[in-house]
Amino acid sequence: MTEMINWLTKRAELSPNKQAVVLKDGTAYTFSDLKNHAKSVASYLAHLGIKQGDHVALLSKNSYDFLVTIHALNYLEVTSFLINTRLTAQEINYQLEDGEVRYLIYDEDLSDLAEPIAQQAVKTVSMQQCPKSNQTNNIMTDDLNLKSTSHILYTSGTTGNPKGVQLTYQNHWWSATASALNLGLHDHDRWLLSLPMFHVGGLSIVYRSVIYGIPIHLHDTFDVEAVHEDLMKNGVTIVSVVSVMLEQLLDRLGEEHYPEQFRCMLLGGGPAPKGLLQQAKDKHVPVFQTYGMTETASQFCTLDDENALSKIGSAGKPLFPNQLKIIQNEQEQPANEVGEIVVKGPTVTQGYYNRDEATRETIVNGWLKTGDLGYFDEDGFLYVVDRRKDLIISGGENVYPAEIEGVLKMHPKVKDAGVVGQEDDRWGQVPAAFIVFEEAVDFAKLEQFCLEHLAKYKCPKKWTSIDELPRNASKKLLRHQLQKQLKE
Ligand code: S0N
Ligand code: AMP
Ligand code: MG
Ligand code: MG
Repeated sequence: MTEMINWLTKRAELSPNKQAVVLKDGTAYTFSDLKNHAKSVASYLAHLGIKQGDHVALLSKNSYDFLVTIHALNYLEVTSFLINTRLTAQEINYQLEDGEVRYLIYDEDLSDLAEPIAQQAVKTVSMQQCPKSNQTNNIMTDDLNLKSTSHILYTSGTTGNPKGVQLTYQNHWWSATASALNLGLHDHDRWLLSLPMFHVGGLSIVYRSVIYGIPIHLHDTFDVEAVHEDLMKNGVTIVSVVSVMLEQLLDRLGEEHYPEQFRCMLLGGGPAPKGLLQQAKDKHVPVFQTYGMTETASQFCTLDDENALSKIGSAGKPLFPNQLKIIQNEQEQPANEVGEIVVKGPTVTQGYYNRDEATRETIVNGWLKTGDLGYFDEDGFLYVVDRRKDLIISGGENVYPAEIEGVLKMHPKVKDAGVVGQEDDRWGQVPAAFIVFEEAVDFAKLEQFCLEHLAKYKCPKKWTSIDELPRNASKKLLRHQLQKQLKE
């Protein structure tokens, strides 16, 4: 079976008056409201010419309008590209061209970013212009094809060029199912969403909400005070966070305790310092560490409640029915031996958009090679020991050295450049650059140059001038030597 009823339609039929969304100011919408608004926006977009199979990009911070538009685009059976709002116009344009996007729907708060993007090939539509009426409009289909690509989300890679990860409805369906089979569903569950919806960690909550029939407490940004208050006072039971958020929340919690019904702090998006996990444990905060990625439509492994304390530092076991192997020299490794993490299961992407070669290299016989390193302990719990090649994770955002180096080398005074991650108290890691100059320039100028081309979180925070970069005989940059130099 590849066809199914649209999940929001079904949810609005089963639980029309149940809260679907609660905003920070207390405004609430029911599943019936959400469905009507989504259909109303869908018919407006259809009237503008957006039709089945189109590629449509969405540029927005978290908001009710953003949520409605995601569902509206599902009704139209288009593939939507969710764009990271921290990117520069240049980075966004790359994705729009690469993804053959025809329309850009943007939040008017981001007009400054959206306007320079408008090119001939891409028509722009303001999200605020889309009318949200309660008049049900039945011109569009309530069918959903599980095999269709619902979203394409970009991730960079070792080669520096971002690639579009294709996710289908099927991927989201199984992801939501796998999550519930692990965490369970409680009658009064409420999931706080303050991760950006343009990443899969936030997006997956959108689908869990309609599939489970539970409200989202939707935050426009991560404001520690607002999140703390929502957790303490408003019956939230689950929240998804990255390490930086957890750290701030624990600080804010101080000697207080979260209410009894709060049952899960789902932690993902990168490694978590042991000390932080220990601190959470000491404060009786129920942290569930996960391992997952865009390519797996969110969590792939999660440490369950029962083992959260005894297996501290582990990302748990692969969720039902996911499979994970540790491979070294093409051999599956026994317990406690480190190797590459390879994964298989119904949440795993079918591949990168228009990148057959990269897809073939990454997915072999149905197994996706993550590039991350890890091992299983004797009880089958996964420990991730190192992230995919060269990847720097800053506050849950991925930074690929090759992408930064490519930009730096475009500068006329830069002969060569190498970028590595540096430990950072606030962000976990930040990029640090080593520059071989053709002719010396102020680092402030180079920084300005980077800001023109790259999102701010990708711009190096530390600069070092160097005579020559360490390279091996085949000219490959020896990053660990730069790393060593940084530590000295
Ligand atoms: C950590 C966040 C919230 C910080 O943003 P904040 O505080 O809103 O910053 P701003 O006020 O906008 O800016 C202040 C200054 O800080 C700089 N800045 C902002 N973010 C970063 C950053 N990440 N690194 C470095 N600098 C940053 C700004 O530039 C600004 O600078 P100045 O003052 O100089 O102008 C924010 O970064 C954030 O939301 N991070 C998380 C992103 C995320 O969602 N990551 C996860 C991606 N991965 C996945 O989605 C897959 C895993 C997954 O699915 C998952 C993840 C978590 C939990 C559960 C799951 C799951 O499996 O379900
Ligand atoms: P993204 O696609 O942005 O979510 O990035 C996914 C990457 O984050 C993974 O390939 C890992 O390198 C890293 N990551 C995710 N979860 C963990 C974890 N529990 N421990 C260490 N690294 C992680
Ligand atoms: Mg902020
Ligand atoms: Mg990440």
